[in-house]
Amino acid sequence: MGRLLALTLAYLAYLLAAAIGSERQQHSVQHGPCSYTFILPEVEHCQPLKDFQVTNTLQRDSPPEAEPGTGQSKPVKAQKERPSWQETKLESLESAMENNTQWLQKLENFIQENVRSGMEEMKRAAVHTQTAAMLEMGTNLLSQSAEQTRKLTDVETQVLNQTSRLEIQLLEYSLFTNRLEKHILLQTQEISRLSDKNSFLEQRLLALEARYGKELQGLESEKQQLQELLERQSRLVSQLQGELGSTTLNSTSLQKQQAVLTDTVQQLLAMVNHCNEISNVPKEEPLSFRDCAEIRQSGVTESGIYSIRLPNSTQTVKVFCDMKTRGGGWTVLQHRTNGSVDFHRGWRDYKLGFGELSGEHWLGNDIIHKLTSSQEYSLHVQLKDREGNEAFSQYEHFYIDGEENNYSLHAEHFSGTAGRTSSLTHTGTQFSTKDRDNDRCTCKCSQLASGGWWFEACGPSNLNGIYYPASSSVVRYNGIKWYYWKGPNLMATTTTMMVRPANF
Ligand SMILES: *[C@@H]1O[C@H](CO)[C@@H](O)[C@H](O)[C@H]1NC(C)=O
Ligand SMILES: *[C@@H]1O[C@H](CO)[C@@H](O)[C@H](O)[C@H]1NC(C)=O
Ligand SMILES: *[C@@H]1O[C@H](CO)[C@@H](O)[C@H](O)[C@H]1NC(C)=O
Ligand SMILES: *[C@@H]1O[C@H](CO)[C@@H](O)[C@H](O)[C@H]1NC(C)=O
Ligand SMILES: *[C@@H]1O[C@H](CO)[C@@H](O)[C@H](O)[C@H]1NC(C)=O
Ligand SMILES: *[C@@H]1O[C@H](CO)[C@@H](O)[C@H](O)[C@H]1NC(C)=O
Ligand SMILES: [Ca+2]
Repeated sequence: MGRLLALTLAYLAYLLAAAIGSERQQHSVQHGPCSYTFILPEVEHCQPLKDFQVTNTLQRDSPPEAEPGTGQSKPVKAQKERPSWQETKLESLESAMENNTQWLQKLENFIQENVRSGMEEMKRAAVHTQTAAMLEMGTNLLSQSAEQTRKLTDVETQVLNQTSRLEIQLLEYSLFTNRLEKHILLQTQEISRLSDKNSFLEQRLLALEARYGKELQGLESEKQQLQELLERQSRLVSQLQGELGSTTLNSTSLQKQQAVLTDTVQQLLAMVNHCNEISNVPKEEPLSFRDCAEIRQSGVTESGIYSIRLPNSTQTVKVFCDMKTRGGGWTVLQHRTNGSVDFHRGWRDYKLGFGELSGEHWLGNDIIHKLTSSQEYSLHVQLKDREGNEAFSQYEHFYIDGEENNYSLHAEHFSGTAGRTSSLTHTGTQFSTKDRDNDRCTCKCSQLASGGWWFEACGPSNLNGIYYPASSSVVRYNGIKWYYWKGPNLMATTTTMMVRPANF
């Protein structure tokens, strides 16, 4: 406000100065922070009044006769020349001055009031209009800002949403990338491992290639050698072929020999066929035959090995058939001729049979039992000493029990030339071997006499004893024995036990 007042005062002073003239003298008064400049009115070409009531008499500081325009130096001269007039004048001047200052103060107050009220009015008006405008603007701005803030919040939420979404995506991506990195790490490790392996394999491959190359070279050289050999051999073959051609063309004698040979071969083939026919016929047919008697009855007259089917079973066994002795048809159970087979055997061997059917053998207690118990059989014991003397013992009824009865002997209706009395023990005697003592002796007859037989205690016969090839003066008790024919010793004897149905 003080500044505004100073400005107003300065403006008024300026207006006054403009009205009065530029040549007027200026006076500046300092009042507090303000400085006031006054341009005082001057009396121009006029006589000074007595009372000096005119304000501009204040400016009349020099006598009227004094020349105007030299203002400041002249009052000093007047004071020195006329002190009383000067004193009065000074007093009036002072009062005028006071009056002026008062007036000035009033003026100032007035101006100040005016200015203040004007300013306030101005202010009020301005403020009113401005506040209205401002209010409108403010409301506008407020509405706008509200909208803006709304938009901003929307945008913010969107941005937040987007950023959160982006952050989530980023997180996912980072996780994904982590996983990928791990995966890639693993894969790179694997790749490195594989590359290591690969390099190792390559090295091995190279080594193998080198080796194979060497081997290939060796093989190629071998191949070349072989080819050379082949060529040489083919040459030789061609030579030989030529020679052969010449010789075949030439050899008429050889052709004749060949013809002879083919003839003989054909003859031999025919003979072989004949033989096959001979052997085949009896071999095929006996399959349905129960024993050698049926084979003999079918017309076979040749002694030999044939197959029979045991009664009440599908079991077929091979047997030696004697087709000569006393009408033939004999199924051989036992045969000794040269001691080639050991007969000092255990129970199981005698049960199942042993030896060679064409030579020395024991047919087997099970077979003998099955055969002789199926129908009534006769036993024929054929003996021949080393001088060739033959004899026989025959039993019209013969069979043996099964293993459950230790193959007990049943032989009756004795006849024959090998002794007037039967050398076989009586009915019911069990079979004994070196490992199964079923005899009636406190001893073990099988071990004393050797072989397996129907020992009693130990009995007058044992055709399965030890085969002694020649006679001697020493008495043997463990040799082949048919007591009632030739005593305890039978040396180099041929024995055959064989059966045939009693009604043959
Ligand atoms: C001062 O001025 C007033 C009028 O404004 C006047 O009445 C009065 O006589 C003057 N006083 C002097 C001493 O001149
Ligand atoms: C982000 O905006 C979508 C629609 O644009 C909305 O389905 C989702 O719920 C919002 N998510 C958040 C966290 O605001
Ligand atoms: C065939 O044999 C006769 C003698 O029998 C002989 O003179 C002739 O040179 C032979 N031919 C060949 C091609 O060897
Ligand atoms: C015993 O006789 C059989 C049949 O006759 C014969 O195969 C075998 O070679 C003979 N063995 C000895 C040692 O004489
Ligand atoms: C054979 O079988 C018949 C009936 O199937 C029977 O009666 C007979 O005793 C049997 N013979 C033998 C030796 O088993
Ligand atoms: C057969 O012989 C054995 C001993 O070898 C004996 O234990 C058994 O009782 C005999 N069987 C019969 C029926 O006597
Ligand atoms: Ca005994």
